[in-house]
Amino acid sequence: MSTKMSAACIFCKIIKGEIPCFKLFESDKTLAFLDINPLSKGHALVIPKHHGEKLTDIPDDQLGEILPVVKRLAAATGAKDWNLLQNNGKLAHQEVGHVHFHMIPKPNEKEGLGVGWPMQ
Ligand code: DGP
Repeated sequence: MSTKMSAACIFCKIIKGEIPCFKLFESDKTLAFLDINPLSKGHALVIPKHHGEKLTDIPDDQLGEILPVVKRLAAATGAKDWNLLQNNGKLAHQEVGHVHFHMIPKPNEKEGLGVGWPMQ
C-alpha cells in the first residue's frame, strides 16, 4: 500500500521536509522528532508516515515500528519513568490531526535526565 499524505497536514509537511523538525528516527513508515512544545526535556512524537487522524484510521501494517521506536527513545533519554500518550479526537484533546504518540520523560529530581539525542 502506498503511503497516504495530506497536503494540508502539518505533520505530513514535516515528513516531506517542508517544515523543519529535530529528527530522532526515520524509516520508510515511521518518523520520530522532538515536540515543539515539550512537557519535559526529551518529549518526543512518534508518528506513522501514513496520514490518518485517529489510530483507527491507520492500517495495521503501518504501525508495526511505533512501539519499538517508543521503547528505544525512552531508553535513550535515560529517564526511569515516562508516559506514552496518544490522543484521538477533539474531546480527547487532539490538536494535530495526524496520528502521533507522545513519549514524555519524567525527570528524576535528583539526577535529571541523561538525554542522549539524537538517538543512534
Ligand atoms: P496533541 O494535543 O496530542 O494533538 O499534540 C500535538 C503536539 O504536536 C503538541 O504537543 C505540539 C506538537 N506540535 C504541533 N505542531 C508542531 C510542529 O510544527 N513541530 C513539532 N515538532 N511539534 C509540533
